[in-house]
Amino acid sequence: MNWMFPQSVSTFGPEIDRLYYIILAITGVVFVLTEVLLFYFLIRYRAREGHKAEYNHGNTKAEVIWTTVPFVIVVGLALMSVGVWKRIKDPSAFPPNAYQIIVTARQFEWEATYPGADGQLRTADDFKLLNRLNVPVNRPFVVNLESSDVIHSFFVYPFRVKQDVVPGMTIPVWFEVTATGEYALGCAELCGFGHYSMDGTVMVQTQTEFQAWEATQIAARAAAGVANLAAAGATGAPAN
Ligand SMILES: [Cu+2]
Repeated sequence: MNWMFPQSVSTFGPEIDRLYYIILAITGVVFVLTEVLLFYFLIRYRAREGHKAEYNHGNTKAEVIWTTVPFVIVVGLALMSVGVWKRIKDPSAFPPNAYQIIVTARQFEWEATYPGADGQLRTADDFKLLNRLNVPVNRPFVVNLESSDVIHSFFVYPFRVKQDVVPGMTIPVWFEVTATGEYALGCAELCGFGHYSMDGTVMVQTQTEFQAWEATQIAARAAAGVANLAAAGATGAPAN
């Protein structure tokens, strides 16, 4: 049985895991210490024949210590994590030249929008995928998260990425994956009856494979566009 986290496959994964294990070690030590003390006091000061209870009004020195020590630990953890937090969550610190897509969450599916031939999102040649993301390996990748109904949460644990998706907002989240393969995308926010079924697959491909896949999608889209134009020509309706 493996008690550790499953291997991470994103550039900032090891930093997240490191912070997690530091916090786990500190809280683990505190947990064991307090439990040992609890049982020690339970036994040491149990009710016994001929022993009278003693009352006291506390110990200022002990209180100052057990307030100061956690304060210092918590401030230390905050200082240790603020850099990682900024690097991961602050859009102004995102790596430049990232590949950008939009992911729209809705009850109960993920719709990914890719920029298409012009490389620009929210234009006519965008193409869409359902419950599936294609991602090139070793390249910064930004997912702009939007929701068309309730709050969802975009969760890919091997990337150590979890971000709430809030209606009315576009929340960018980035990652750079370091290993090809298929990874599970889940919704980590209870979002309704079908929440359990709101999952997808992230296909991480080599850059060559990704470009070939992208070209195929663009070509398919172009072919469909030509078919639409032909149909529109026949009926006189505007092409869409
Ligand atoms: Cu959801």
